[in-house]
Amino acid sequence: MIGKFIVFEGVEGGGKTTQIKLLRNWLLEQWESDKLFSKYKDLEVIITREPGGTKVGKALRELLLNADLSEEQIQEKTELLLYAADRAQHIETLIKPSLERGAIVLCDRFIDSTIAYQGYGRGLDLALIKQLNHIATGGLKSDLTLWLDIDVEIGLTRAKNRGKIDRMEQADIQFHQRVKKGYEELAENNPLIVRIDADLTIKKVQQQIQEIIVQKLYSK
Ligand code: T5A
Repeated sequence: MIGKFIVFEGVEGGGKTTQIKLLRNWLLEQWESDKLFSKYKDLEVIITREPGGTKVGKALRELLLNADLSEEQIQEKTELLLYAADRAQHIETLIKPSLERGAIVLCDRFIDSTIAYQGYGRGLDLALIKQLNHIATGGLKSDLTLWLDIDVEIGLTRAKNRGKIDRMEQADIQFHQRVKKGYEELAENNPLIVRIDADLTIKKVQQQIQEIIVQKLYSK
């Protein structure tokens, strides 16, 4: 299969949304100008995200990120199951069909977000989360996960400067530090997760991403 599933992960405000758009433009530009990977010319490049990549997912996203709902109003296990429901719908109706058509899917967050946020952040059982991830994905994994690693406080400041903060961003700093720790441990144990230094300028972060894409996915 020529199409690839590329996931972007990391704590709040790491620049995933910004970098995904830049990567898509760069890939299309490479093909148009025949500079790189000309044999992949005309591949579809899709941008999607979790939560919220589908119509059902958009409704779940509104609920999950609603800053007016307190922690008691969405219990931790409820939160976990809502993220899993979003993912199951996303996989079946968007990700799998796109990959089967040979598209490149650039996805803002996937299973590692649940491990980092609900596992390390909320402290829910990791084995249970992995099982649930498996149910939601049917075992589908990314071809590459780019972990945009940023200092938690810098990322939260960026997110706050952008405007109103959401329900997850409202959690205390210790929660976000635990999430970061989660990503560190995930990356230590999984060679498919590549760390990107996201504390740098937008341009420098994008350069790192392009180099990894060439090295890992389209070098042959
Ligand atoms: N979640 C999600 C779970 O808890 N469990 C799960 O299973 C899943 C799937 C999703 C929330 O849900 C949680 C995690 C999240 O809390 P979201 O809105 O998708 O919510 O949140 P994020 O994914 O964190 O998205 P953000 O929009 O907050 O951050 P991004 O996309 O990483 O960052 P971006 O590109 O929007 O940039 C943020 C700001 O920084 C600037 C941008 O211009 C923007 O203003 N910026 C930079 N500034 C300086 N230097 C750079 N290098 C910059 N890069 C970007």
